[in-house]
Amino acid sequence: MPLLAAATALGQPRADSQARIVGGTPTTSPWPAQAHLTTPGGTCGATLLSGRRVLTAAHCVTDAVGAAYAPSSMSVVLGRSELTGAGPGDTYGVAVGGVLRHAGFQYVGRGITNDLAVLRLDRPAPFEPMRLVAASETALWTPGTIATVLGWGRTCAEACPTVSQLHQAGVPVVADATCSANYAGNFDARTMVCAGSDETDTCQGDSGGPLLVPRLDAFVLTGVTSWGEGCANAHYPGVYARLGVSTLNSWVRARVPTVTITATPATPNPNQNVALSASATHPTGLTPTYTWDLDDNGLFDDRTGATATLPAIEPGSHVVRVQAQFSDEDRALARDVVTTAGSPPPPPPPPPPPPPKPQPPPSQATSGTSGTSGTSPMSTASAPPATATSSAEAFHAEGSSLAVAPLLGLATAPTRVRLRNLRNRRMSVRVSCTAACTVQARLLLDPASSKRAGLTRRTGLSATLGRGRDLSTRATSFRLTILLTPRALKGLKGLHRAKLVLRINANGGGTRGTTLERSISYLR
Ligand code: 4AZ
Repeated sequence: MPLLAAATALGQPRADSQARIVGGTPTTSPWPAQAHLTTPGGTCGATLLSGRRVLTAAHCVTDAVGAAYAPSSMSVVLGRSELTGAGPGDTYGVAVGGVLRHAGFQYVGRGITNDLAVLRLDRPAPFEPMRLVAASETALWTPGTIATVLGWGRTCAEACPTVSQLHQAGVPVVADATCSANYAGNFDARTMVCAGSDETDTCQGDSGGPLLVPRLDAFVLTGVTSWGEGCANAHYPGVYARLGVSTLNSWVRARVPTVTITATPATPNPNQNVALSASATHPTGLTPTYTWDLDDNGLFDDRTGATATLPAIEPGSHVVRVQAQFSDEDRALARDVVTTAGSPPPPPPPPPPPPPKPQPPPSQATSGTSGTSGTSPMSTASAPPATATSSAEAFHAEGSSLAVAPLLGLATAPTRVRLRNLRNRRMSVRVSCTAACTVQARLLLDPASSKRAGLTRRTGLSATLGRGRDLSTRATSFRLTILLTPRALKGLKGLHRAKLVLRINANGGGTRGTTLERSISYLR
């Protein structure tokens, strides 16, 4: 999320500065409803739902003590997929009193419930708003449906280059039962829905943006990017505010002007007349004027009034639009496709391109404070068995990639940790072996801090804070959990800041082992 109020692995706000969808591709077609939100805490996505209102995540507009940011401190960019060069013409302010957060928005465990906020812009935007899913349209987002996500967020869970071009990806909707089981008590299907895979996902910086599903030849908004444990982790899909549920759906509808079209008959015979009627709502009950686009040329110049007729409809599909214009300069837009009996439905919108092929692991060490071969300094005898940890236990932090040949292809580890990240005494890193391997990790505390924390008696020695060990019978990437000792945690509590060293060694395939070290800064 926003650089500040991001939902992290722990579902807590946190600082972040880079952003992109994981496994996505830069957009090549326009997404007119996609908005970029800047707050004092960072950046988020948002979706234009009417001429003057965008929907985002409540956590995006919430500061560290739970208060909403002042409208004057936020800005919204619309009509740009490339942010570089966005100017005043692309930038909208938030109107005075224009921040509406869901009253039930809350951090619960590691999750966020009712993570929705509507922002009213300081002037109308000339772009086609996105259609909100109807509460009755559950079939549109059944598990397995490939939804589309958009954002300027991180492009991988760990260190990634910053890019300013909007990205998109296809993410499979995940069954509630699966998400519930994996997120162990932090997922609530009454306000959340999961989507994502180990290939594609939303990530930090994408919060507030859309989860879109195809309906006929267009997309509808079915979720708002909210939180997740890491990014593109098969076990922990992205979690979205569930707009298809009636409570959240009606919350949005009560705060955004809407309009719907009813066509009678819904499936006309060729040459039949089709009666169209529009019905609009407005948060303060304003009455609209209706204008129609019946020839699909994008201009609302074909009819005025709440009803219209498509005379003697030709065989096939016909796009009709209505605009409901209100005196507060807001407008709602509806679009429908009327298809005559016996004709196929319109083709669905193109799905996002598949994720790019993963890069082969580099063959040389490219980072890490040192990469020494052939040493295996860790005692396996005292290492606790590494068990697969649930998200409730593991700390999956942002960090950078480490590469060492030949066995430890890649490891990701946090670059910074805070005491609160370690309260459950676990730190999780990701290692990738290029063959079957045994991996052992040791977390060390710098010698001066070790002495100060009373963890070593002699000067110049690094105390071991914890160990982890795991193995893989094939080339794969897996999570390694380092379990800290209670004594180590107590020692860390007494320190304000310190330097930690993560030392990982991989052995296997009859080759000499590879060791790499990574320094991590600790801040209480
Ligand atoms: C975030 O912090 C965030 N992988 C967004 C999406 C996900 C995780 C975190 C889902 O904005």
